[in-house]
Amino acid sequence: MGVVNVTPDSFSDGGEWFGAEAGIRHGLELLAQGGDIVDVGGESTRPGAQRITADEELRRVGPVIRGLAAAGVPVSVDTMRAEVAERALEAGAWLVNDVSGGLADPQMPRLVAAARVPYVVMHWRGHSHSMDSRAVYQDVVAEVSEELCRRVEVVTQAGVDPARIVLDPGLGFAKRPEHNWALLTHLHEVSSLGGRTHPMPVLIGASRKRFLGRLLAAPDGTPRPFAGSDDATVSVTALAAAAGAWCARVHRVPGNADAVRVAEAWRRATDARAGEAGARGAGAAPGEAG
Ligand code: PMM
Repeated sequence: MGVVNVTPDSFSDGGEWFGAEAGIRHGLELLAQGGDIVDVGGESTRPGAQRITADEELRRVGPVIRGLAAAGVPVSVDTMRAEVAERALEAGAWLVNDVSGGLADPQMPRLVAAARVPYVVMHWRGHSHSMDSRAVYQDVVAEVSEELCRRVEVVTQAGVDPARIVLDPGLGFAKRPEHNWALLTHLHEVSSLGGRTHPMPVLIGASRKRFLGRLLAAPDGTPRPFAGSDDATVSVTALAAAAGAWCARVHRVPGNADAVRVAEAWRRATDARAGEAGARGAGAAPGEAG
């Protein structure tokens, strides 16, 4: 999933694609580079960001979504507002990416249910101005899984088809670096919500986040600037995809698209070897394989 932030102030690429023409051009480029979905957002969620009005959000994303959808691009709308999601779907968007998992706007789950579109339900504890103070956990993997499980219950009660839900642990949203790493290394627990036998698809958004900049800090502790963590993003994509993630939301597509293909081959080879071992086991002890 390639990102088009039609914002002047996103923390990672603010201002670069602000304006319909630049946004459409960039979305087409992300697709040509190997992206499968283009995620269009008009409201910055960087820590501390203040909200914009729904009208302003629509003014930003509407023309970009319309232009990309008309060109046949599978478009996702990154919004917490049902009103914006509704207009985006009318303009041709195909998926709703709601970083609040339906918490910011209680109308959202019903809208998504009626539209019968895929719905990304992200783990979220509050708006950007307060999220850093909410990054408190005893066991982040268990708590995020439980809180996501509750959101899945609420949105399915509102009519959303569980088969259309994609989970997202919400890296960087009310998470400190150690929380992000714990979640990334336990994606299976998140996707199974702590106990489901059929895991749900998981999307991760690690691209250019502060925890990567901090990991790659200079010897004097200065964090690596955002664009300087693109290679680290590719590494996270490869590892997460090999661990079964369904989608990686990224600002630069090329290396990440390659990482997904490497991870696919990795998984296929792992599964094939496990299959052969299973068959050998079955041959050696008929009736006992299982
Ligand atoms: N992160 C951002 C915005 N939207 N959506 C999902 N589903 N998951 C994320 O982690 C996520 C998101 C913030 O990043 P940006 O402002 O750099 O695009």
